[in-house]
Amino acid sequence: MQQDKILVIGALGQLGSELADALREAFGEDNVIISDIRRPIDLEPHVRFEALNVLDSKRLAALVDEYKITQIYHLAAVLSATGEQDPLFAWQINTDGTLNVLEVAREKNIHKVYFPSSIAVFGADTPRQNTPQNTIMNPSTVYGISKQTCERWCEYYFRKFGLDVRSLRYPGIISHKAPPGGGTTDYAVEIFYKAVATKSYKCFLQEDTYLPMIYMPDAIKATLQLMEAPAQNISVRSSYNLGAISFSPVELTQEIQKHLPDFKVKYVPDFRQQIANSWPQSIDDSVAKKDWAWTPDFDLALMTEDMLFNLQKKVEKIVL
Ligand code: AKB
Repeated sequence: MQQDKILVIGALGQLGSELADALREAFGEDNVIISDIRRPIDLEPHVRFEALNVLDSKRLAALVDEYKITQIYHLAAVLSATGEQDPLFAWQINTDGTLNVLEVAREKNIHKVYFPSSIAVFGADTPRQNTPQNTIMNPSTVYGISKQTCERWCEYYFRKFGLDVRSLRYPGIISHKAPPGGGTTDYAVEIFYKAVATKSYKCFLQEDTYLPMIYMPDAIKATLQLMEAPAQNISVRSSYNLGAISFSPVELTQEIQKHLPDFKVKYVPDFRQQIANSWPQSIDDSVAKKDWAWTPDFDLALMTEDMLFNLQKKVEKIVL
């Protein structure tokens, strides 16, 4: 059997940096090539890196040929909050970039493509509790509109060309290795850094804003599980709803205060409040559960304990 060779695009972001580690572990260091528009500050000797702007489809095709790539994980995107600052740029990166990947994958007979979608594909008309897999969407951010469009393209490439594209609608991802890159759910990461470093945080969402979230180890587990599932089990070729935890800023604050009782939070909502108000509060992921046996491992308490433990270790390293 041919050894899979994997290209991760947008690999230096929050998800990419941890997913690339997991892929190296699963497929071997020589079989994972990471790429990003920016160069890594420190490149570890075992990491194979190539600079790539996802809008440059010639370079993408050349990398696929050079490394005999069989799978592409396309993670490059402009997120919801940053996207609103320059909507046309966000549309170009998110939509043209994804079409470049799908087209190169079709031309080069790539075996599998992974595309990350988001809860941002839903909008103010969507039922917000236990949001179903198939429902009214009407996203209002350029990020959500571009992710919804790309979901349609993914399904199109599967039906029209038989390209094996798989996708998840991620909730907010919480992690302690690389920072998130300009999303509405970023507060749920920032709050941990501030809790450990300064014991106070100014939250840009109201205290009662429920949003769906997932801890990074679960996000990685779901991604690998979906990509390893037999093709005949994959009934959704747009993007799967993915659920894990749902909480509000005040609930997260209270959970952190169980470990750090002096921690204080002020709630000062900004433009991101309106985005959060248009998104689901919790997700129905029963189709993912049925098709490829999805179950998360981390609840709010476990995630909080693990985040604080790891961030405290990081701070101690800096201080020593
Ligand atoms: C964002 O907030 O933009 C992202 C997402 C939910 O896709 N974290």
